[in-house]
Amino acid sequence: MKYTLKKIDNNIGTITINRPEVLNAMSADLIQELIELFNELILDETVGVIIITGTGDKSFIAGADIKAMQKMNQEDALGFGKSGQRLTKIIENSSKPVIAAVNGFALGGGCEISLACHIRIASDNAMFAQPEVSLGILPGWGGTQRLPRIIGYGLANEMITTGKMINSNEAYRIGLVNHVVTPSDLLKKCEEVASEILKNGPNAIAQSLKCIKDSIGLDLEKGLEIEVNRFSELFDTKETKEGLSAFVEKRKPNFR
Ligand code: CO8
Repeated sequence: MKYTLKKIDNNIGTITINRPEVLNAMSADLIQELIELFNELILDETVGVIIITGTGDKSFIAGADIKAMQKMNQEDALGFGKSGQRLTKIIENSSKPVIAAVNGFALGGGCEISLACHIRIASDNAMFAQPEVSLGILPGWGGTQRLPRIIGYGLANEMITTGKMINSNEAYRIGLVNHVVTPSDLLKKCEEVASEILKNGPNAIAQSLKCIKDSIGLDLEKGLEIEVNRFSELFDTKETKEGLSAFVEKRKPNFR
């Protein structure tokens, strides 16, 4: 891999984007590498949680590669847009929780990749923005769809139409990130959250994430129906029997 690094430790797979010379801006090749790495880690049975971060402490991802986009025609832009959307859908549909460790700039496509993650944790120097309109383009990797679902329409409308950057405290205040920590504590905090997740049943986690995602846009009745069906299906699994028995037998469950 040319632009990415992968590490697996204690059931946590960490992907680091390593293109510091352009603040980890996303080229087509980098998107392809990330697609391959996510697919690999999602299938890897030793991995229960995935963390994505950027190299250094200045930038998570400074957006799509503007120099590459400058040369694109409409057809190229459609292909580039779709490959970025493919990546964000793989992240969002991952059966393993994906944590964005936002270690600096999360701009444009970088913010959009973080939006596809299940959990966002930021360092206190992180900056978020959807600055696309300042370039005469629009957020094409899910920003117009996922941002309003996470922070609400009013705030998303403002972020997207002004293109203004917000700092990590503001991101925390509006619910865009779950935690803000110092840069040196960022990966430690993400691993701490990952360790809490890893104590639990992997199938129950995967099905919970699927219930949440599959119900977006549905009315409550339909969402509840999905939930109760998935709930009952778990009762045929070894994992559920182990979890319930462990409680009754006053021992820790052995899920992995
Ligand atoms: N693309 C390409 N190169 C970049 C990018 C980028 N997004 N961001 C930074 N770089 C490069 C700079 O050009 C510079 O390279 P060089 O040294 O060769 O001049 C190097 O990284 C370092 O950057 P700066 O010197 O600018 O560093 P500063 O600390 O002064 O500024 C900023 C940091 C504020 C992050 C600044 O670099 C910046 O504003 N970058 C662009 C941010 C941006 O607008 N991002 C959004 C891009 S659009 C997008 O993401 C669309 C997603 C959806 C696509 C849909 C497809 C159709």
